[in-house]
This record gives sequence, C-alpha cells and structure tokens, in this order.
Amino acid sequence: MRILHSIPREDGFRMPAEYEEHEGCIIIWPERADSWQYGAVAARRAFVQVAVAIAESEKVTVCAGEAQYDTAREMLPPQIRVVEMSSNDSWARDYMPTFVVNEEGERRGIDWYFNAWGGLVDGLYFPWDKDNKMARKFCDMMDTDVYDARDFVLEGGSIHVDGEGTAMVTEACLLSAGRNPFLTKEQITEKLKAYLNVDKVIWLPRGIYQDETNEHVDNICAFTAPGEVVLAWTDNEEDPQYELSLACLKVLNQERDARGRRIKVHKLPLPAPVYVDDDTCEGLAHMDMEPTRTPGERLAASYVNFYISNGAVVMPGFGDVKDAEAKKILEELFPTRKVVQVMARDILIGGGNIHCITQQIPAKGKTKRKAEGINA
Ligand code: KQY
Repeated sequence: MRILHSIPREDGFRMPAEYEEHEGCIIIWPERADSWQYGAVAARRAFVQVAVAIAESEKVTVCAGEAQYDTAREMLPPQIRVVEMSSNDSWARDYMPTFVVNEEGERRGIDWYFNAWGGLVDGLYFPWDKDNKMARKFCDMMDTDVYDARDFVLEGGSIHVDGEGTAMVTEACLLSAGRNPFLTKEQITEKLKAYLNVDKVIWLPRGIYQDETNEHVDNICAFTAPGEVVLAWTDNEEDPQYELSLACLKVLNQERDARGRRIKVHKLPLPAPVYVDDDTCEGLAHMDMEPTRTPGERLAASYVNFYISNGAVVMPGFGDVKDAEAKKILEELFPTRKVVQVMARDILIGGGNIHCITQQIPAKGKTKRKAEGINA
C-alpha cells in the first residue's frame, strides 16, 4: 500500500455513486458498552440481518475486535468474511475509506481525519485513535493505495455523490466548529471537488433534528439516481424537524446539479419520533461517569439512512405505521432492487443507522455505463 500525497481529481479518480456497481461492503462489529445497550446483544442481531441482506448480492467483510472475533464468526454465516481489527466503535461509513476509481480499472482509498464527530469541541467519545487508523489498515489489507487527506476532518456519512459530478453535504455538519474551523465554506467546497472529483457541491442547510453527528447528510437526503433525491419529510408543522426539512427542500428546489439538471425531490416520510426509554438507559454503560443517553431523548430516526447494495436497498424499519409507506416509495424508486427492511431501533440507539454502519467498496473498471441503467 502506498500513501499518496497527490489529489484524486488530478490523478483521474472519482468517487462513484452508491447505486453504481460494488465489489463489496464493510461493516464493523458492535461492542462498545456505552453505545450499544445490554452488551450489544440486540444490536449484533440487527447488524447480522443487515450483513446477510447485503451479502446476497456482494461480498461483505465484517471487522471485529479481538474480544468479539469468535462471537462475530459464530453469529455470521460463512459467506461473510470476518477479520480481526480493533476500533473504538462501529461506524464503517464514517471512518472506513472513501473509495475512488478511475477509468483504467484502478481503485484507491481516501483517508480523511476522523475526530469522533467534533473532537474536543463536541465529539461523541474520546479517544478515537483506533477508528482513525481503520481506513489505512483496511486499504493495507486490500493492497490498495490510499490518499492522505488527514489535514481535513470528514466522515463518510457527511457526503453523498451522484456519480455524475455532484456532491451533497450539510452546512450544519461541515461548517461545525469541531470539524475544519480554519477553512471557509469555499475552501471546503474546493477540497471536496478535488478529492471526490465533482464539479458541484450542493449545500443543504440542515439535517435531522437531534442528529448527534451535527446533522450528517446521509440521514436527511440521498441520491436515488442522478438528478433525483429522497428527502426526509414531515407534514407536521409543530415538529421541529419541519423547518429543517423545509429549508432543505427550498435549496433543492432552486439548485441544479453539475449537469445542469433540476433536482427531482421525492419526499420520504419520517416515522413518529423515536425516544430513548428508561430501560435503554439502564442497559447502557456510562462514559467517563456520564450517561450517553437520557430518558425521553429524541433519536434521529429517518428512513433515508439506507444502504444501496448491488441487488437490494437495505432500509431501517422502526415498527411505525410509516414503515410500509417508506418501503413502497423506495421500491418504486429502485425497481431493479429488492427493498429489505431491517428493524433498526437497536442500531439507532447507537446514534446512527444502516447507512452509517456500512461502507461500499465500488467495483473496479468502467462502472459508469452500468450506473446509468442500474435503477431503470
Ligand atoms: O454516522 C453516524 N450517524 C454515527 C454516529 C455515532 C455516534 C456515536 N454515538
């Protein structure tokens, strides 16, 4: 593995959209007792369901810490590869590599700096040193060269791309004081253009209410095809989420993507608010003597936090009346894929959802043509 100090755009590499062809997917096994209630038993079952649904159409690799390797190997079916790798928690989206590919069939990783969603300003745990090594370790294991982008704080959940020159982020996250406070919005835009190889960055103002990542884009809005997005939505004007989703809709309605297209917005309903209960708090270990959750706290539940595999869309369910409606919308938007709903409250308690616990490894080679027809 070589550490590269050049820039993906200058080298002819770009980040493909998630709906382009994958070689596989990375997941990190849950273990941390202050993230996952009651020894992570229920979370592990949910992670297994996600991994199994993805493994039907692409290779899944699960990274497990030393103490959990045997359990992971036992709980996961044989077609899923389990490797021992230590981490601080289980958010493959945020600190596994962002992969870029070129037209010659080569693939490289990008290693951003990870500081647990805000470092000493408003980060969610300390230390984060093991997480921060995962991207390089994984690239080394794959014998994949990796771009050194450690001068820039970024999580994979804070970016989405359409594969045709457009990226989407939120101001709330990327301009937050705990990320890159010495860079302007324009400088951050240029950084993203250079590393993701995009021509346009759409800045949504906000994300999901109470999203502890400072409102990652992957919980509020996702590309379903070039020029098309799903936006987490509520019609309830009393809900604090209403103003946040409306602000995003206004931006999307006036924006054009890199190819000059207007953005078609599909509203994806939100479930009724999901709250932390007493029992969940009982089941969570404290961090530095402090509880990580409080009873009555609203969690950032959203159906937008889905993973697009080669053959499926793996989406969260919450046992809510809106589960079926949200599933139907995604079925219509992804007619060539099977939409699989995994009950995800036990993942949500950790602070994210299915997209947050997965990271795609794009296929090498000329994937562009396939991408254009992939949802058609
Ligand atoms: O990407 C995510 N949504 C992960 C957030 C994890 C927060 C740690 N509790």
